Amino acid sequence: MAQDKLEHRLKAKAAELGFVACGIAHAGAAPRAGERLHQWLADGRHGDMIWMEERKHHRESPAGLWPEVRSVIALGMSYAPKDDPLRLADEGGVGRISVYAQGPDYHDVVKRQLKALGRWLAAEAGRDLPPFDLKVFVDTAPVMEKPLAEAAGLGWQGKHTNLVSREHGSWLFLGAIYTTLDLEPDRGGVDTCGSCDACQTACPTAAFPRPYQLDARRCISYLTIEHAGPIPHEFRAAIGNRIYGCDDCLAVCPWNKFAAAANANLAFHPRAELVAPELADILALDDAGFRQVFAGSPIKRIGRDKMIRNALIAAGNSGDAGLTPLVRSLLSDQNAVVRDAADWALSRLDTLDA
Ligand code: B12
Ligand code: SF4
Ligand code: SF4
Repeated sequence: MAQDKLEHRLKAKAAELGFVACGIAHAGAAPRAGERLHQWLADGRHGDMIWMEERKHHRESPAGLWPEVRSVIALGMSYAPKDDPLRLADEGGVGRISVYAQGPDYHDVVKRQLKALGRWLAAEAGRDLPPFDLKVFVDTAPVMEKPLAEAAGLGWQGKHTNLVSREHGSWLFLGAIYTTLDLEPDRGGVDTCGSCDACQTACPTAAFPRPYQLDARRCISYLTIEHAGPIPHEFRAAIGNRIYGCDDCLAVCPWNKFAAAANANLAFHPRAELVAPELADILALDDAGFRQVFAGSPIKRIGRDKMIRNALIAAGNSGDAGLTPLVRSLLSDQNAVVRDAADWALSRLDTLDA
């Protein structure tokens, strides 16, 4: 009976584990992704994310990483927000943290559930199938999760390059299971962006030179999370009050109106103090304070100095002269990038006074 097929039972189990989307692709189902990755890297669009380049031959295709892989199970877990992420855009005194980072670290949550699904599959399939193997991935491995999710029918890569689902919009964390099992693939996703260009128009730093192509070096997510040095001057004003990541291209996508917060995994419930943190509180953090506030959050990975740098850029954009004493105190910080950002912020706040 169709309902008894392994693929159906797998999807039912994935749903039980909190994945709102689950699809299957043949391991070779995203043939252009590798070629496009190589072009992207050759154009230098990864900036200083050297780790994208280091294992590019592993990343370019599932077989590049694991020659024995036959099928990819692509999974999505919703983190759709309850409130509009853009509502704090004009609140000068607060910092904006992107929705994905306001709760617990998704790497931990998604990995735990992927492993549970993997254990289930091993037990179920092991009964009447030859021995097989599997590996689970979320974000950090050299895996191209978006094109694989598209090939597995979870949705399509929108013009902002993220995966968009008709049912869940783009507030989806992705994960993947590679397996040596031959599973029946789903039909791939179909691009439904049409003539819409809302994400491109909304991008504050014009980070898409063309639709479907992102220049990470211009993206606020890259600039505030991945980039280690001083933030280039040309982007400082456009960053506004974003202190960690950016949600704008996702927030304006019309498909997100179907992304009901009710589908969101409760594990990603935002921590109250990370929804609209006061810049003054962030600017006052030393190393120990930073580790305490951001324990268990993906934000802890960037360390105190990058966070203070970001908060200083936001302070410079805040129009809030009350932040001047705190900004001034950071002119003598032990970190040169922090000192540079403090200098810039102070010059902006001084202009206000004048
Ligand atoms: C590197 C990376 C980044 C970089 C670069 C982003 C990027 N677009 O490449 C930076 C730091 C900027 C970033 C930012 C964000 N990221 Co990120 N990131 C990744 C990571 C680790 C790898 C992505 C990758 O392979 N990039 C390389 C490029 C070449 O691949 P691509 O984006 O798929 O490129 C395709 C298109 O550009 C297209 N293409 C290229 N050229 C051409 C030409 C034509 C003509 C056409 C039609 C198409 C086309 O084909 C390419 C291959 O499919 C993945 C996790 C993973 N392991 O996959 C998470 C991941 C993509 N990020 C994620 C998230 C949530 C974000 C942010 C929303 C976080 C935030 N709020 O700040 C932003 C979104 C910014 C944006 N608009 O993309 C999620 C996305 C989930 C989803 N629903 O899609 C992922 C999948 C992590 C996860 N496991 O959930 N990220
Ligand atoms: S995350 Fe922000 S800066 Fe990056 S592409 Fe989207 S709108 Fe532009
Ligand atoms: S905002 Fe429009 S163009 Fe961008 S991903 Fe969504 S539907 Fe596509």
